[in-house]
Amino acid sequence: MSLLDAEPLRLDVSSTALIIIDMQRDFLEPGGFGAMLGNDVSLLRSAIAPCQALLAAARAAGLLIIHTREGHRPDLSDAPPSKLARGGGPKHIGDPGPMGRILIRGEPGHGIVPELAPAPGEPVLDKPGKGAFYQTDLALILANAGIRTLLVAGVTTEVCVHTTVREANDRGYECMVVSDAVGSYFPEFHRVALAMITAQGGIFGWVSDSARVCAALTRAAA
Ligand code: C5J
Repeated sequence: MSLLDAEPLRLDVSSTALIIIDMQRDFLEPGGFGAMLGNDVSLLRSAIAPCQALLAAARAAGLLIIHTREGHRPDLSDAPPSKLARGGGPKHIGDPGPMGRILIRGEPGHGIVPELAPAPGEPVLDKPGKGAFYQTDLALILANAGIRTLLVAGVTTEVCVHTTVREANDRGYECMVVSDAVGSYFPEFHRVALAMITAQGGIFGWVSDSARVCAALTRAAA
């Protein structure tokens, strides 16, 4: 059933995947990329528990689960100069910090927070951009698995979550963003970003919450 008929939400587990965007220490813990940009990283931590609930329900339902990490090669050859120059503060991508070099693959800060550690067999995609489709094999993985619907969680609501949902929408996927399992350093951006998705009859997706999505997954798996 289409996500347009989302009352109660029904999901086809065989064609639905959960994608958890960038729940990395670099965004959620002090000393990483988020903090380097001047943000209060504690604001993102409310998304951890709903993501844990989603992960448990999705695993029980047998969904394809994909984790993403934003970050760059140690030599920064995959980072556009425009991205490296931004930020305004004294530290930049690639500089040393308390969790290793900021936003660099293989460094401690680049890892996913331990509460949401990927299980063996769950694909982890390294992405150099904000969108999860850009310069990754996400489209190939989804096509090979017959996925048409994405449940989307992670951070940040208005940047990497939004970019990924917009990319997915243009590729024909139905996207359901899980409102309490996404998070932003800016509560107002979070609220407006969610409103933008569903405006005009679902202009590029849908929004639900983790309780309803977990209930739908439990029903679908029964
Ligand atoms: C940002 C992200 N905000 N994962 N990245 O730079 O949203």
